[in-house]
Amino acid sequence: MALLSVLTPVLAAVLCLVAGLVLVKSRDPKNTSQGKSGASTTVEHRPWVDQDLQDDTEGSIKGRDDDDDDNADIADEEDLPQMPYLAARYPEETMLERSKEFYTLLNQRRTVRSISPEPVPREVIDNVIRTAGTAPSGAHTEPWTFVVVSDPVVKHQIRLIVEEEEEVNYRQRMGDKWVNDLARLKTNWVKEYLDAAPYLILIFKQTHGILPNGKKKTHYYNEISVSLSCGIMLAALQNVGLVTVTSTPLNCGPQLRLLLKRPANEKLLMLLPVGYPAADATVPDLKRKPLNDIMVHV
Ligand code: IYR
Repeated sequence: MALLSVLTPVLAAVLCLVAGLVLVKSRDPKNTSQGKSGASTTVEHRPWVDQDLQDDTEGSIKGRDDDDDDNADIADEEDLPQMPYLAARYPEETMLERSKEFYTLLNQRRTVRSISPEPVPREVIDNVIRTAGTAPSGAHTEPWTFVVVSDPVVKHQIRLIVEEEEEVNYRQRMGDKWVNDLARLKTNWVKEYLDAAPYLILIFKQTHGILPNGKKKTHYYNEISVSLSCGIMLAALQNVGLVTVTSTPLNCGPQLRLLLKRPANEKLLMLLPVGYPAADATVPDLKRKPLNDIMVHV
């Protein structure tokens, strides 16, 4: 009896510890498929999710831990006057013509993995980046940083980082199913284009900005905003006859961020090697889904 009364507090402490551990584990986002929304479901293996991109930007909008008085941070910054919108208005025939021409141009866009080392005018790249920077963004926060690398030494350092990490991705992280799904595209972890392409454009999403008063500025929908700018960039590259590979080097973000001396609020979303296609470049003979398979008209 005496022993029991001595053991009871110990037992209670052990039970509390176990219960606490179970609770913490069940709240760990890595153990749920929708960790951030709080709706914990069964454990799901998602190797294609880049850990560095798993930030709490979108999830933390309601329960922000910042000071309360910065919740109108953009409105405080500047007062925006309205101005007339000057739209181009085309006759319907011209619209039809332009819609066909633009479709034809973008339908010719392909991921090209053999890129020529031939130099590309720097000003063209500047304009491509300017164009990408016209993308819409949440609350016009423009949450993107485009790092343009042409220095061969830095390009090679990037290649070493990406190839080392991608080898682990292909051999371990991605798993047999993913590797099999890619087999017909003949991709692997050897990325010659990272040395060959005259430019590498690394697109970072800024999970937040910094206000003039040093406080955090919320970047709403930053991943969607930056993804939109990537799409516009692909169109801009196609428009000038340049090619790229829409690469998303899984788990290379932190090392590349360090190499390029980017701050911690910038997460690598995409790495685009850019140049002319190599003379002997080939692409897989892919077919696109017909309109009826991608459009539902209600
Ligand atoms: N990121 C890897 C693997 C890869 C993944 C997909 I999904 C592709 O469409 C192509 C490649 C690589 O770049 O090799």
